[in-house]
Amino acid sequence: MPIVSRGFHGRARDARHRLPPGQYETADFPVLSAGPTPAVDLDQWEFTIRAETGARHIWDWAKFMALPSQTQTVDLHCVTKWSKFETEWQGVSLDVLLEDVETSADYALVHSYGDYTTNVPLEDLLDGQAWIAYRYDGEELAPEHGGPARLLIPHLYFWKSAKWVRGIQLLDEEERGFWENIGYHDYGDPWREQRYQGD
Ligand SMILES: Nc1nc2c(c(=O)[nH]1)N[C@H]1C(S)=C(S)[C@@H](COP(=O)(O)O)O[C@H]1N2
Ligand SMILES: [Mo]
Repeated sequence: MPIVSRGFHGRARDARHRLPPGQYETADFPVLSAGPTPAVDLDQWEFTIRAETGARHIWDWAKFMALPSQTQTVDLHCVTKWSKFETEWQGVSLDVLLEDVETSADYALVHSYGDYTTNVPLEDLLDGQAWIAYRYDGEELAPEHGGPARLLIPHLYFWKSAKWVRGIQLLDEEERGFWENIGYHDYGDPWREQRYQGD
């Protein structure tokens, strides 16, 4: 079997397996923001993890930049049905940020500059599944895409990847975020097509 033919069939098969139900692939990188892009000054930027005990862990930009980072290539799936394959991000794993945080919480509410929130189970932030990303495609993350830094949690619909992230609140009971409060799914697994509450 010639290599060209094998390559072609391989790509086609791969694309089908990588596209969750109801999604289409796009090469664009659409901007989806519920409000205006907040101006976030790096001198003022802070990222805070607040445990359910009230204990706070705070990183300023310099401390955050000093943490070990990883570069990941991941597929993105937006609930408005576009998927984008093989996007490259650099960021700090939540495993690193949560390492010294003592918690027995099960849930997280992610907060952004500009007041967006979104909820995720804490376990979905662990084990190499989520990053605070600050570079995209080899460049500083553009403000409209969440710069200076955003959550990246590619195994869930992209609304969970909070742009302009400023902190994570750990909770014993789940609290809904911005989209979840107006009918979007609490979990948002694209492979199970969990778009809306009840899906
Ligand atoms: N702070 C904040 N984060 C957000 C949003 C938002 O409106 N505000 N929109 C979400 C939605 S619905 C999607 S699809 C992605 C879009 O990210 P992008 O604009 O970089 O494509 O960001 C998510 N994170
Ligand atoms: Mo979205």
